[in-house]
Amino acid sequence: MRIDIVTIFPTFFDALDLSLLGKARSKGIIDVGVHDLRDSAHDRHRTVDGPPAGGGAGMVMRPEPWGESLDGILDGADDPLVIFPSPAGDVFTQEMAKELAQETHLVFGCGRFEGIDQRVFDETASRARVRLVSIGDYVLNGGEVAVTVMIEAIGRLIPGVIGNPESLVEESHEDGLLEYPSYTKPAEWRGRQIPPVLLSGNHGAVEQWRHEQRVERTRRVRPELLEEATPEDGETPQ
Ligand code: 6GU
Repeated sequence: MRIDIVTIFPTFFDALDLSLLGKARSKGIIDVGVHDLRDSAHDRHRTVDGPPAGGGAGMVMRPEPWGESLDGILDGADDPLVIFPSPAGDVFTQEMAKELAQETHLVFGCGRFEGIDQRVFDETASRARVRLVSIGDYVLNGGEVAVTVMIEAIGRLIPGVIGNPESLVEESHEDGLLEYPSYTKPAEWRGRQIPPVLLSGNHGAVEQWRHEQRVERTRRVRPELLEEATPEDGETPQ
């Protein structure tokens, strides 16, 4: 997968060199290009923002640097999907991460200040698929952290990024339930035991216990998820 990111803070994305995603990049599974929006701003101060037309607080990102930067990425690109992180967008979920992991070319445009001139969205939508995506109901100062979150969630679903694909199966949100609690050695620690069933060697009993734990934890912490869980998850919606 090819990923391009446009930002005024390119060093934010140094984090993508780390850990599993960094390995995936060095293996060539994920090819990331980070573009400094200011490289496409050509006045003496490399200005990327201006006061809002019609008045009001804050600053809005000017369209020209965005146009030039996105042209450089989109010209000749093969079916890219452009994502603008925005608190006004569709909410990012595991479901959306799975969808986006099927794409061949994602382009992320990180807004700062009070947002980007609307004409950038309209113009980009005339030449590529465009989505606005929010990572949740709270306010961030800009899209960089949101894009890091999305790339981590999407990247780990790309074949070859995670060594053992089985570890993708029984995770929180993967099938609408939260994950079960995990234990490792020692069997007793500060007077606390590992639940005996996990040491019983009875795989069926272990599976059943883990499933019950997932349902119980989901009921306690995120009951609304049980409404959405599929019947195979053991809970028929009432
Ligand atoms: Cl994607 N961007 C910004 N700036 N704030 C957010 C967000 C995104 N998602 C939630 N809050």
